[in-house]
Amino acid sequence: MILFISDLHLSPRSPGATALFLDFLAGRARQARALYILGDLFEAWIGDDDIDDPFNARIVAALRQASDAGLAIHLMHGNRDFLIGPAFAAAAGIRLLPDPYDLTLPEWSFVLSHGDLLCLDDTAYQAVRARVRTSEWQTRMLARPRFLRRLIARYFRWRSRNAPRVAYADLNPAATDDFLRDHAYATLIHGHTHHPETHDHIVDGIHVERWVLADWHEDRGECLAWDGETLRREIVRPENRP
Ligand SMILES: [Mn+2]
Repeated sequence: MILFISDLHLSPRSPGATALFLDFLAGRARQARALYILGDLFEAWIGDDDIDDPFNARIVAALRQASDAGLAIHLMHGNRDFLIGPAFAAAAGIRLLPDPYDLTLPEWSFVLSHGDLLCLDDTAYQAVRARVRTSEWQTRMLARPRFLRRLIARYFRWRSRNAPRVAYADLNPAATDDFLRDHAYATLIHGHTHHPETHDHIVDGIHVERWVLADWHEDRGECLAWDGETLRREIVRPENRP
């Protein structure tokens, strides 16, 4: 069994969602052999030197415990936590994945992504994305003192909450078709848009599925479970506590 989750947006300000995730990691996830977290595990990540923050330390310890118990945890960057680096991966016992990532299993082929790289219609966002993903920008950012990075992260969260936005940008259809073609018509699993749905694409006459993961809330999370034959959605609720 392989599980996929995305967009947990963990933060000290969402204790319910954090508890739900920690329970999931200690319970349901232990029945799987691998867990793929497809970005935005954290609402914000200001650098691996912040691992000693008490909230972050709790999450790292829980990941480490699950990993030590035999769960292979893979993590992809989202647009909120793209500063997660090798020190975090080593402390948490997880593996960082590139975006996109081709997951080729004996039974089926998947391609995993956070999803934001295909939201090309949001040109303002894509401009910011291109800038903050350069090593120059990241080196400069990580050299700033932590309090300043916290302020900057808070400002970005405030700005994204208050941005005048007609609708949450969705994936660009033509770019998505090209992407699916480039990835040999593998089943695409992604998050980011917070619009959980299973889409059918016909690319070059081939039927390709695109599964969009839901984001997590105080009382509800979601995972996709692959048992070697079928992919299905599972709701994660507080009452499912082991
Ligand atoms: Mn995102």
